[in-house]
Amino acid sequence: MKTTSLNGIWEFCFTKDYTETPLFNSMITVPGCFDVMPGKFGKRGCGHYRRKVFTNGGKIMLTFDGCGVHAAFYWDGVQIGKTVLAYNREELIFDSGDAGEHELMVVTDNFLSQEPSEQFKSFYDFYAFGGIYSDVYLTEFEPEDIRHLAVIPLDHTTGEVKIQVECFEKNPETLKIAFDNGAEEEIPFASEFVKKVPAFKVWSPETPALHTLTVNGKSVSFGIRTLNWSGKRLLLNGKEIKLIGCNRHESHPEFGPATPENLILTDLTAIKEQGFNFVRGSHYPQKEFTLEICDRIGLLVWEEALGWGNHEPELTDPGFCDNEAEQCRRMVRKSINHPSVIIWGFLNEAETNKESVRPLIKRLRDTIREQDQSRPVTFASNRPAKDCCMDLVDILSLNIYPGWYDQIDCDPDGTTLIRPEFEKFAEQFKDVSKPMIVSEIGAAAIYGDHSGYRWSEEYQTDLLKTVVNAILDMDRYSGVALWLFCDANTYVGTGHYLGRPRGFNNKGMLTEHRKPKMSWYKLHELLIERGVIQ
Ligand code: ADA
Repeated sequence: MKTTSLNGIWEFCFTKDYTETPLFNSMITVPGCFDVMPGKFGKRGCGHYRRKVFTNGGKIMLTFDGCGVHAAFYWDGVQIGKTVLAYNREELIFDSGDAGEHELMVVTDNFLSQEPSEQFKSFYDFYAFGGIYSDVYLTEFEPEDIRHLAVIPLDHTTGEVKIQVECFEKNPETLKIAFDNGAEEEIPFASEFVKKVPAFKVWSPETPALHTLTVNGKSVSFGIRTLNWSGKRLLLNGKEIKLIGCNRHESHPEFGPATPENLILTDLTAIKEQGFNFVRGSHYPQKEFTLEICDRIGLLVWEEALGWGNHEPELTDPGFCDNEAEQCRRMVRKSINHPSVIIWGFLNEAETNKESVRPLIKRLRDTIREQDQSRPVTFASNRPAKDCCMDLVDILSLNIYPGWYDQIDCDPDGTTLIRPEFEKFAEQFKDVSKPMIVSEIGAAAIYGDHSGYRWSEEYQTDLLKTVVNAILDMDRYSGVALWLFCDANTYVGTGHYLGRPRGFNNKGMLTEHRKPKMSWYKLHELLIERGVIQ
């Protein structure tokens, strides 16, 4: 089996719709979004990407790790696939024809439609960029080659792991297995079996030790750690853990979600060095590179399928439900080996106060559990007081904005509203034997506003400090993901309650160009004071 990256320079053309004939008169990099380029900035239309690919002939697999909003794929002018699932892995297996040079073309658009089945809606509070924004690669394989290897840790005290093997077309007679490039063991083929990792080390945020499994030449990296959520506590390797961290969008004004690796690395390292142990990858599946870094630096991740504020007509639409279930299935398959991923999520702030939505929540939970029972499943609810679906998932996750959106007119200092709100939910859920997390909370701050009023750096600082203090003090809460790591592109006129000055969600602790606001420094000091950072 041979895997070749197809990242790099591709021929490019932008058309305003599908009727215009593409003239490939410019270039673009892959990964690369077209609507961040001057001239095409903010435009809706189609990006045509084209390049030559050399193969040895016969069946191949092309992997696209994220394009959107929609995409169609062509090989030598013939359509070989299409996708409506932005931020997802697309695997296309087909006969590439004779050995030699071929043409690969991708047509991807950033049109937003109001069709209920559509996954990316215009009302989402984050910008829908267009383009190929993640890696593309070619895999040339033999029928008996291994297509997918999953390693699920079972016991962090013995080093036992469950291994699942899937081949491309035909199962070989035997499997040659080695851990960490050590001695090879040959066993009869099995699609699932249990092994003990020799001389294993336990993965944790403090000691992010990784192992490698090689089966018939295919290698994957994994970590040995266990999670438990059977009571009100979240346990990592048998010890209670409090998650203190933030939400992060894979976004940058100059790159959209085609964030360069160096930026991803510096973002995640900054989060870790801030003293946070947790990041929620809002609101879509995460890049392979992002998770690889989280594995290596020991940052815990909540990964979720794409969704935002979806309403009953979508949540009961068969097409939307099928798309969302497929997203969940692909997300788990893609990320199963990453020890950093500790929570699976879906459908941020959906209308989960409607009984009619329960079948979908149950379906998504079951889709995830069918593939992985080793991690808890959740969704972030912005209506916890009247939510009727939270009993279906493993963690109670609350998106709440006291001091920003809620009750603010009655109280000049909104930060006094934080603790009473936390106490209210602690009381409401006191008999529910599930961990509880604040999955979003925050306040906007315009960089440089030092008025002390709302929208100032001071107000944001006070609010976030109050939140972190309360979470650390209150036993009922297993953690918090502050909203938001850095300011992120959205739309000015989405009708959001308090607006989005500059076309950004301004609740970042850093600006969109990663300049820290006051809250970033003050929270770091607080985490030192509170002994979170040793
Ligand atoms: C919600 C939503 C976020 C963002 C936030 C806000 O909680 O989940 O994506 O829109 O509100 O800034 O209001």
